[in-house]
Amino acid sequence: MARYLVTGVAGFIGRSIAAALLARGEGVRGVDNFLTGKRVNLVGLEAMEFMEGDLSDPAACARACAGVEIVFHEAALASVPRSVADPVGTNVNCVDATLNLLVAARAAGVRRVVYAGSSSVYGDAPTLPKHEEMLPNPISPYAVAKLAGEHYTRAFARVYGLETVVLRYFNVFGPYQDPTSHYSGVLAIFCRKMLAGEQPTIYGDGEQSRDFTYIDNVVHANLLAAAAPAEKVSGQMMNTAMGTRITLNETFEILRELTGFSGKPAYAEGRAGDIRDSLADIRLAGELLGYAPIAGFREGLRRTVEWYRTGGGVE
Ligand code: UD2
Repeated sequence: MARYLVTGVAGFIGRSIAAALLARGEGVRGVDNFLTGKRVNLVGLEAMEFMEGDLSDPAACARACAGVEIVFHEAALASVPRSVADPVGTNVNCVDATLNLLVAARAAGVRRVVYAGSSSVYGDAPTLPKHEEMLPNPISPYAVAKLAGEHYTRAFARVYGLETVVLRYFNVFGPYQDPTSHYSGVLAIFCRKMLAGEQPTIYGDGEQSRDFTYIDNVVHANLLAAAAPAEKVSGQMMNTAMGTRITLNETFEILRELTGFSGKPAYAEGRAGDIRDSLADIRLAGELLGYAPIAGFREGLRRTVEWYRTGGGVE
């Protein structure tokens, strides 16, 4: 019997959470519509009950939630530029899907939903680090959609008593992140290109900074969020990050060492909807969950490069 449901399980974060649950001997169901998730990411998750389904379909949500106690809601259509190109698609797959899932979770008697939030909701207010009491200021359709999902999730705690925890992820990277799309995360793209000897492109001057968060820390935070006492965490929202930031130019230099790439990056015009600097205050997750990063940025980047070097991310 599946006690846990992971949505977006063929995506890199969902896949990683499911793998950690299975390693603990838990019963897991996973759902994905393969819009951006990859079948190859399900390799190694054979002990999981897999269901192909689209969360924009309420019937699929009902099937996915049946009999489940805890949901990790990772399914989304990620990417700021994708949302600029297709705001409606982002809304359907982030907002409609989340609302359908919450309705189904409540109807099925699910106890807790852990929601994958995004640092993009803070927008480009210059204050750093970003802390949870700051007013959200989404500047892209993607950020609006992730924020709407957050609000729906928290409202379900308030009005229906569903236990919910919102984790605002800051630029997650690591093995299993798809490197092949124009809309992929920058580190996945850079790893793939630089290992292949291809020149990566930096949008803008490269001095934008991110709190790049290695996947193991995100999985760790999710497991803590699932287990924490409801009176402490339900209805709460908290940053999930490393609490350090690095510029793209600096990251490129580290990747040069790790990949052996000898060239320079190309520079192109900055992307619409892009945020300049991002850095998390991670004290609240520390207080509420006992969260602290368990794997550092450089070590995470090293492991990630090795994963792509040995053929990861290729179907
Ligand atoms: C946003 C969110 C992140 C997550 C993600 C999901 C922020 C600060 N972060 O990530 O939490 O929700 O969306 O998609 O809003 N870039 C290049 N070259 C490339 C690709 C990207 O220079 O080939 C730049 C890009 O312009 C940006 C930075 O790298 O300045 C990071 O881009 P990204 O798409 O990896 O992630 P970002 O920050 O939009």
